[in-house]
Amino acid sequence: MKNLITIAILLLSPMIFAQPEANYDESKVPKFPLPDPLTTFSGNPIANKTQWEENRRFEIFQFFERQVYGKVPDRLDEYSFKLWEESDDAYGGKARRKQVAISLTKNKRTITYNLLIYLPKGNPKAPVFLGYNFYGNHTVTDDPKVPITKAWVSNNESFGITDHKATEATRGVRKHRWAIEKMLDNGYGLATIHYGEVDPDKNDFSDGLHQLFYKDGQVKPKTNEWGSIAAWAFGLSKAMDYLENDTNISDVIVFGHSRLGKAALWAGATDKRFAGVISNNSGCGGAALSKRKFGETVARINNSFPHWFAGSFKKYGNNERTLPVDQHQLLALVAPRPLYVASAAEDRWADPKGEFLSAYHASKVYALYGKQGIDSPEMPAIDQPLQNTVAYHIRSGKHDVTDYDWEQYITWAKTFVK
Ligand code: GTR
Repeated sequence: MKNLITIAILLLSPMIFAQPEANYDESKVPKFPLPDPLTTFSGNPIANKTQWEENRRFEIFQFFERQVYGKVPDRLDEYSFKLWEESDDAYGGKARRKQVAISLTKNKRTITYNLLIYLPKGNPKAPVFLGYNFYGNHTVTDDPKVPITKAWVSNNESFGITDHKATEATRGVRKHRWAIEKMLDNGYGLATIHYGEVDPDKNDFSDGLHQLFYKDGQVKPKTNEWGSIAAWAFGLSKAMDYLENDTNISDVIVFGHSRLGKAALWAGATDKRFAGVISNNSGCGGAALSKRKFGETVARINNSFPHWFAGSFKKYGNNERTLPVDQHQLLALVAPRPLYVASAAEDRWADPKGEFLSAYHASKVYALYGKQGIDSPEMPAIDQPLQNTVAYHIRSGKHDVTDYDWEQYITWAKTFVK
């Protein structure tokens, strides 16, 4: 009998434990009620922005903080900024460059990360886009004055990175994702940070920001404490502490692509100083609705990237039904500040329709402030941006950041981010 049970378990286990194929069929999207941003968890309606801010926003925020991204465990003991390089000869004399080291200290442990800033010289107080890069500040530009990051980078064969170390050969390899000259020509600056300097993107909590906060003997955050996305968001907030005091900078619009788009959204939700928020192809755990289970799902993302979210988020894998929130409510936490959600047509893994609907359903919170969001649940056509305080586009092409995306962000920022 015992043997028979063992055999049965062995035979059934691939069915029990295997990940189901990702669903790309709209007719197979489960029917689900979407939690209403304007009805509290206990069922009370929210009629105005005061009620939203005093009751509903807080309970939604707390849910995301404890059950999705995880809480920051404590305050830092100290932090400091050091402007270690500055010049006004970048981009052929068009731009001022600043490089700032940000140091964060807790329990006598310190991490330091670098903020690279380009500002248009013609604009004495310029708005900037702040966003993480994946492979080092030196990859967003050919500028030889930007040092090669010494921090962990993801291995990438096409960049020749095999031991998690960036080399001179990777200078400028990602410049196509950052339309720096376009920003400068339009009076905008860029501030960027290598995300690996804040928290290396791997499932081990021994390095980066998390370990600063450990008590003796602790090796990872508690179940409802921060994963990497919340750590990256925290790093953006600390960068904001510097940026808001730089007299050459006005508004800061936080931007992120993909996993770093998830971080940008959470940064926008946690820190109201960000004047605008841009999610580029952020997908599951970012702008896309989890309950649609289209493309990447909660179970898959927690399985592939167990360190991104709080441990408490794991219980919602294949159990989205029981989630009392969905990602449109994360977007609503940004209200009334301008929000841009962008998808790419071939990026089905990130569920463009789920990203769009999320922006649409967040819009009723913007309406409480008299701000125009996305009015219709009909998706706009490919390459036909819809720009209001809440904006959306679906670009033709792949999961990426292109000049087209930046052209839309700049146009929108000029009108809606003041
Ligand atoms: C994928 C992941 C996505 C997205 C992407 C990225 O592997 O499944 O959620 O974050 O990586 O960051 O490029």
